[in-house]
Amino acid sequence: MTLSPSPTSHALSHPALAEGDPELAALVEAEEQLQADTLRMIASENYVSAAVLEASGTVLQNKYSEGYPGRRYYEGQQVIDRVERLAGDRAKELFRTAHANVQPYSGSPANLAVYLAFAEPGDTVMGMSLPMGGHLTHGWGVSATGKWFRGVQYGVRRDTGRVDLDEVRDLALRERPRVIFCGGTALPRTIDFEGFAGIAREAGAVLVADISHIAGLVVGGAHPSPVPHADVVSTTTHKTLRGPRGAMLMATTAEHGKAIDKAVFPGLQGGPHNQTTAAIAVALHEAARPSFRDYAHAVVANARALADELLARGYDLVSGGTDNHLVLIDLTSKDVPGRQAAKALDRAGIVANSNTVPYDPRKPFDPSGIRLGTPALTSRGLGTEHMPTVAAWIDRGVTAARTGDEEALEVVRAEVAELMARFPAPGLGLK
Ligand code: DSN
Repeated sequence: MTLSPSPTSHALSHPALAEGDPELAALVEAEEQLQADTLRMIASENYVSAAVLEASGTVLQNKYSEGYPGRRYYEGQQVIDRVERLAGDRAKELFRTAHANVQPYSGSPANLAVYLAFAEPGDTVMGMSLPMGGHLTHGWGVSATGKWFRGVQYGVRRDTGRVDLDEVRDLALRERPRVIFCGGTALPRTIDFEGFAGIAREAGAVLVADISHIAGLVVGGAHPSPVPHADVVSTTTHKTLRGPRGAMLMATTAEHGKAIDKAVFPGLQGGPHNQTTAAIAVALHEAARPSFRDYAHAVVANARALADELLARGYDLVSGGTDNHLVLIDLTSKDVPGRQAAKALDRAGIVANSNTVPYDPRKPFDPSGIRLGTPALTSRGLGTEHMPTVAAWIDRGVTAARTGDEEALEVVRAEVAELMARFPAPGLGLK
């Protein structure tokens, strides 16, 4: 499913902004141009449709709605209640869950609400270690979740680069966490939700599947679903799901759903961002279309093709490849640090991020790897036939990063812009 670009020019798309605040309008236009001209490969980013963009810029944002549909603290909710119910019902139907809360402001607040619902300060919680591919909010030390709870962390095996469920089980049975998180931000392999659920049951823990990165793949049938295995499903809405910046918490039982609702409001948040709720509803509507299944499978096909091309060029991929939307390259053998490579690629018009690799000897701010994702470039319509070109650009960019060849980066940048001009960016008001 390729999204159609908005046909209007920038000035026509944002006339009031251009008139009222030309300085800010110019910045928006510059960002639109950047998103149009570059090959965006940050695995957690995407392009939303013009419909999602419109919904997130509506007057719904003028309304305060503390509470839940039918149980609000302020009046005037005749329309807002319907919007939130629509989003929640669409989430339940798409993910096949008993309960959905569409109010979390983003992924980190959503995960904080999970702790509030199912753990007490000081309790043991378990998640994947951040440098191994987890997330800050899965109990990592510098996060509130690692300061207010006792975080124990699992990783991947050094020899396979994959999670070993026997090791996870041993740790869980030894530490007896209240909550176990599975999922993360740099996991190129399929998550065994059923295996995690068995461990959580044995350990007496609540299993939370954080599917933020793969939610779009799950609903598109390109990754197994955490439902019915996980007790709670947490997801952001703006990654592979291709919605606005927001999050949802879903539960497989009404009892867990009730605990989550109480934790989100009044436990953690005030009024929901209704314009975001509306845009989530639109994104879920789009994700329910048959064409979204094609999109999800194309994302994975592109990532696999890219991985094969990079392997053929001698790149060292964590776990040896990918099952999903991302590829994690360990650049140690290429003799260039991740940050230096990511910055050089950025100058070449390929936007990615440096990333730790498992057992990384370097520091997180200057790690050994780069993470590359295919969700955004697939939204623009690039297919597997383009991946040899993309891999060659990355190879030229990494080589230039090592040799300091700025001219080579300029050449790649021009080639990238030329290709991207043939694949208009969804939702942008550019000509
Ligand atoms: N920042 C997100 C990512 O890039 O994966 C996770 O929160």
